[in-house]
Amino acid sequence: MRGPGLLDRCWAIRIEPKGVISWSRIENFQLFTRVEVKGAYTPQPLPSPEQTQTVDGYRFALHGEPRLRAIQAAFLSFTVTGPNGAPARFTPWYGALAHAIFFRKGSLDYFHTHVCAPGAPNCTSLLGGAKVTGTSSTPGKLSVGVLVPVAGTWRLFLQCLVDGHILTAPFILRVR
Ligand SMILES: [Cu+2]
Repeated sequence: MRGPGLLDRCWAIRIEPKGVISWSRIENFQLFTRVEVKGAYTPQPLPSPEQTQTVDGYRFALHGEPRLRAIQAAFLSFTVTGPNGAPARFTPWYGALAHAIFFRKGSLDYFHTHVCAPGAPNCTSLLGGAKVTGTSSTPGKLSVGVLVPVAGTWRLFLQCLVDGHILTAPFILRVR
């Protein structure tokens, strides 16, 4: 992940898979190694929840007050508009129209889903056998699948490619 709003102090990991491997076949992966980060740890409080976020002039609006519960699939409805107010046109990026990355406050719990174009064969989101892929068939509209394993405060980073801009919009979700 990268982009403004997410990481002002950005870091990156270069991954060099062993052997011959096709990046298009890597759908979802996690790093299972410790990364040592130098310097003092200064935890930052989460900002207060906002229904809209503006990133690079693009406006992300979350509709309604989602009632999210652990282990129950739900869908969040977003509208994304460009600086001119027109609905955003999502460019498929790493197999999906949008990537939704969830982190739980106070833990390393992590969850990742995709918003898929209609008929996109390699676009999936699975959690324990449950399919929670979101969809978008209309410019500017995203339906984001959520299925988190435990209650708490979750940070959602919604990431998509629009007009050549990689946009990362941060939201806060309360899950009971
Ligand atoms: Cu993804």
